[in-house]
Amino acid sequence: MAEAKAVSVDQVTIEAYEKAKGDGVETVFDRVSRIKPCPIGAGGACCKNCAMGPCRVPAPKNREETPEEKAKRTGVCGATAETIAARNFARMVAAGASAHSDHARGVAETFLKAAKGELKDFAIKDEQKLYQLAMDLGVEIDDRDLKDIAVEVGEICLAEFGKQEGEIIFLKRAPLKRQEIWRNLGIAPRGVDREVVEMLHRTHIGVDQDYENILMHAARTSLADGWGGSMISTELQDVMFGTPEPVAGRVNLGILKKDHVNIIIHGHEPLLPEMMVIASQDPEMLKYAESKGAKGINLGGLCCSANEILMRHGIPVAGNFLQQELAITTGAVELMTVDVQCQMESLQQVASCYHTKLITTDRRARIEGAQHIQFEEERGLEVAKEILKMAIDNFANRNQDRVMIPDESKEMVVGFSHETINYLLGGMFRASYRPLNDNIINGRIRGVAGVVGCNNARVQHNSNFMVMIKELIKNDVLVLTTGCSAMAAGEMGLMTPEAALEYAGDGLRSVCEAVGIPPVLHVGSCVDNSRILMAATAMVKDGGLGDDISDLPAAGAAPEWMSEKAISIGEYFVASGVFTVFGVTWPTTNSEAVTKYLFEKYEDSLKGMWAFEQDPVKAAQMMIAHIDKKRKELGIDKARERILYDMEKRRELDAA
Ligand code: SF4
Ligand code: MSK
Repeated sequence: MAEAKAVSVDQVTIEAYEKAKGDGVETVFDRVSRIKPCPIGAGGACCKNCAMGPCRVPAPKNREETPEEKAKRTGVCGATAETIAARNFARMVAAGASAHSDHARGVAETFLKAAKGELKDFAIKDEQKLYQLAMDLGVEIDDRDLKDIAVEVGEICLAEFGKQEGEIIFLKRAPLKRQEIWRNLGIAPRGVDREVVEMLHRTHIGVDQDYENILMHAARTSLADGWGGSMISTELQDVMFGTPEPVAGRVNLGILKKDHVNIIIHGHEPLLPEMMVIASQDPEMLKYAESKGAKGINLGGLCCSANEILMRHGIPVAGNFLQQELAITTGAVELMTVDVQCQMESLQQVASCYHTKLITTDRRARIEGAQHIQFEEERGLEVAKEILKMAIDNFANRNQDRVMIPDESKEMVVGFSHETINYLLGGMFRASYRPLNDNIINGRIRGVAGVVGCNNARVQHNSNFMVMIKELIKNDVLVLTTGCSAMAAGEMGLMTPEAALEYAGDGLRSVCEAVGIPPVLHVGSCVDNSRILMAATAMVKDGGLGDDISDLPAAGAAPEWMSEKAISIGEYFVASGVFTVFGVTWPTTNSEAVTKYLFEKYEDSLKGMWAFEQDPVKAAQMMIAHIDKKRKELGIDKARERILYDMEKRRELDAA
């Protein structure tokens, strides 16, 4: 078993891991040390796309290779290291885009049924956003019934997945120059499913064997995610459940309550979680919990399900990806629901060591040994109550002697949707990003960074996030964050307005103080990275910072990534013009040419590019250097120099 201090920078996680160890329960932190990553697969050199393989293409020599040596570095079919690495990378993009988009399809189907009035438990909550969305989709509004508008919006969104021709409609939201870049390169995606299917086809044996061609289609596929599936998901979820507004929340395992029925909602789709929130506030349910000896019902989230109900309802977050097993090993969780994505198969094994019931709720994601209760939106609240009742009934089975809930959880202010940022900066009547742009131009804010993505057991939990985010805000870079990264920032206490006083540079601090925002803004779940695309677009449209996303003093990062979804997100950031740095490991290192193409040549065409850096300080500095380069190109580097010299410093200079 691992040394407790080595597993995390978060004291709560360390304590919880010690408890798990004491109970003799194996977790991800133990498994990671007994499984070494395969170096051939890690660099993208292993192909198993047909039954003549798997073929492992050795890493290139550290010198100029002879043609004979080079020829030997192919698979049985002749595929080169370049083709193999590009295919593997592209398939990661396709899988990640599929995950976001299949989530989005489910949301669109539910939305359409709700719009038609077929679901008693789902409705349109944010009418204003529906109208805005309808206008963006070209739906006539006039004096039409809200219901008719919603049905048409739902039908259009659902059709985006299977569309065969034309372009994904939300591409039109991007800056005009960006749209032109995509069209000129022939990578404007047609339909979400079409690009993913084509990606899988191209990477089948004997199809696309030109790594540049493969990687361009990877860009197209990722755009179908960011400006397609993910964006559809964010928009429709907001219309159905409400657009997030600033709300206070708490994060970390300390949110569990000793005298309450504790239920953890884990996964990604917000449909069941929304119903669970309503059910948990039902007086009858609360009474039932009391009748079983509990003081109440305590919902807590994990992974992106957590982000969804935190952003909209302030429901506390139990933790991020690497904390999922530890929530159960506290011994205080009656029940955990999982739907899709990022839920470890080991959860059932861990749950079986305690009284916890693990419930799978989605037909696409079952876990052997777990109980399955299918979530059906037609009887959404009923299913939620059924699950809740199971949890309450299980309270009596909790062994309080085996319970150890860490004391601590951190406060945070969250809910920074694109609309909220707009409103907070500009006010209700002149909502705009103009004040943000002005503060970037005058140098108080040096630039903006999107720090997103998962935890990865190959690095100390939350450590890269903590170091990178602190380095960025110290250097006056405003951080927007989503997914597990957002929870990490919350656990580090970086998501309160007061955090700006302690950690931000002078310029960023002054803006945070004036507006009353934290230096790190929680923007939402993984699919809500689309909000960052919208924020970047709004910055371009408000003027003064160039005419494309690639002109902005901005950068992206995922310093602890692990999922294919993270690769898809990174790829659509890059394909939208953003410099994006990943940590931990890089999946194409076996091919220098492919890596170079992603890191350098993409910039020639897409104006955005990837980078890889394991050291989070160096990675942050690379982002800052890129931001400074963009400031210089915009001619606003001088403004920043000015604010660096306050009166005292000027006097010192004059005296010198
Ligand atoms: Fe080997 Fe080619 Fe088959 Fe891949 S597609 S497993 S490289 S023979
Ligand atoms: S949950 S994809 S571990 S961010 Fe969205 Fe976290 Fe990564 Fe899953």
